[in-house]
Amino acid sequence: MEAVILFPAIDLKNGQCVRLEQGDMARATVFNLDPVAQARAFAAQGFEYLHVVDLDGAFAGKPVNALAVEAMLKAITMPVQLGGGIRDLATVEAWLAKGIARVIIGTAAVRDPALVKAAAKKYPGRVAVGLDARDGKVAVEGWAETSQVTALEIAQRFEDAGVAAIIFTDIARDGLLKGLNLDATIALAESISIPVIASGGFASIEDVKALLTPRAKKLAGAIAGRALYDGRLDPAAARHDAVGDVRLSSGVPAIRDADTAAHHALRVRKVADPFRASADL
Ligand code: AMZ
Repeated sequence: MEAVILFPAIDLKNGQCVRLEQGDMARATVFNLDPVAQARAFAAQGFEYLHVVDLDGAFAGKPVNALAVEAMLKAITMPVQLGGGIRDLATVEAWLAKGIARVIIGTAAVRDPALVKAAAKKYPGRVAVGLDARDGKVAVEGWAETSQVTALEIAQRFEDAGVAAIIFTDIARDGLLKGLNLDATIALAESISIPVIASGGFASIEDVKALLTPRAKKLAGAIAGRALYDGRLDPAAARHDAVGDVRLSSGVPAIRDADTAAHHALRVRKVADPFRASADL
């Protein structure tokens, strides 16, 4: 049994839920003034794992929208993964203590890999790395800067570090509803053993279907943003129409401590792969 996890995204700017285009703060669309209401809406739609980004925090290098994040944590029971401005162990620990299920480290994964290794060792399963690529190179500091390293080079640094997941974003597609860059994401996933989550460009049910094909079997999940806010992707359709069968499963990479694993993401069962043993299904 395999599954992909669909993570609905809440990106916070000035305490509001926005979507950017290609990460550009000047091209922001406000979709909801109330992040708590948005988080509750995603929970009501059946999603069970939330992806949250503190955009101002990613630019500032420290948490900025902490009050909004904390309000969401109080309002919902589903696990939350959070990125943006998490650059030192104290911030990692503060968020985990406040109830964040999994922190996402981006800039520091490039600039301070020892932090990722230390955090992942101390908090197994609770540290993810966010790798956001522009022209093949990883962008940092709110994507205002582009490094000289590729996502694969960074990911390989953490192969044995106990990192729970790599969240790979194709910046060129992000917020533009162009469809996920499955080719690049699958290539990354096939080159490392860390589970990879696809992000950037999620557009429609076609992306869900593509995620469920055998060639995408190494992907652990995908993040959907604008397509959910503007109604192009219907969560109910994602669950039912794409494959005709959905169930909550425990067969996905560990995403939360066992004692809190009662919460599951929206997991869509993969279609049978005729070229593999039938044990999956
Ligand atoms: O859209 C952006 N400009 C942007 C964005 N979504 N900039 C950073 N981020 C996200 C990354 C990752 O989840 O995808 O912020 C997190 C990384 O933050 P940091 O502070 O660790 O680099």
